[in-house]
Amino acid sequence: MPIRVTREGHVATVTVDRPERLNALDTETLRELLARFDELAQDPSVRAIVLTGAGDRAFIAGADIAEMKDKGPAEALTFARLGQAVCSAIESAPQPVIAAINGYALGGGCEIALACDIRLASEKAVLGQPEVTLGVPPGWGGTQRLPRLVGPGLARELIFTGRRVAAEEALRTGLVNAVYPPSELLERARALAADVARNGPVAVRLAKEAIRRGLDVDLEAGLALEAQAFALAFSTADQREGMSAFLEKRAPVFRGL
Ligand code: DAK
Repeated sequence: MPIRVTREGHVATVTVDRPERLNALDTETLRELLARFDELAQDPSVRAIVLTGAGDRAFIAGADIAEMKDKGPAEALTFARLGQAVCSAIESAPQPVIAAINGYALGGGCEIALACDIRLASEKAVLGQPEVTLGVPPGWGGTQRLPRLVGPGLARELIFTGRRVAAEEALRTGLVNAVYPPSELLERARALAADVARNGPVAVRLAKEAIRRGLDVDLEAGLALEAQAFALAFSTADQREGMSAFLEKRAPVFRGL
């Protein structure tokens, strides 16, 4: 199976496991990834997800070029939609998804990382959108999510040139949140996921949804979304537990209810 899922407490780790192809995504791997994220989305015991690549060279080196090469336009459209569906499943997963970028994150690999909520990178990480060097534009959301993350100027430069970005530049430009030595990356990503998982899971889900939806609407509409999310939290036992625990000077026990 090209996708492995492991669990530790409330944190799931999803690993793309095709190291001989630098974890490049072919149709089978994309379908598996979509199926695993659909399952995780339905599992309330999972409160945060780490996504990474097997081996020590790549997060995901992109869509599988060997599979793509001979596609006609109709097949290319199906392939683009499958990749976009994976990115959307990650982006709209109720739980925060943390990318642990342990090496190359190129093309579709960078686009998968962009769909995650938080990106952590190893010092060896290399990110980029080299699609135009292969004669195609980005097809899994790169033209949309990269400008939203790093701004349109840098996004245009990276997409038009296909230039690769090393970890230090990725950190400086906001493409990743933090950079760690390769041996620490996964542990740091899981620790961050565990920090998220300690909080009220319904509140985290509502916050993720409000941020995601709010990014595409004007401020007034975004604030209305936020107010709805805030009000909805007052229908949960976790809201009473969180506030009671504070007043009673004890740690809260959140049940996701
Ligand atoms: N696909 C298939 N195989 C790949 C691959 C990829 N993306 N990346 C690496 N591999 C394979 C290599 O072919 C090689 O296989 P063997 O020769 O051993 O059989 C093996 O993995 C090890 O790679 P290298 O030997 O090349 O390793 P190096 O250290 O020399 O170089 C590298 C590592 C990551 C710099 C290099 O492999 C590389 O440049 N890889 C390609 C990176 C890339 O260009 N990624 C973007 C792919 S394009 C669309 C739909 C989808 C997309 C676009 C449009 N529409 C329908 C609109 C998406 C596009 C992409 O993601």
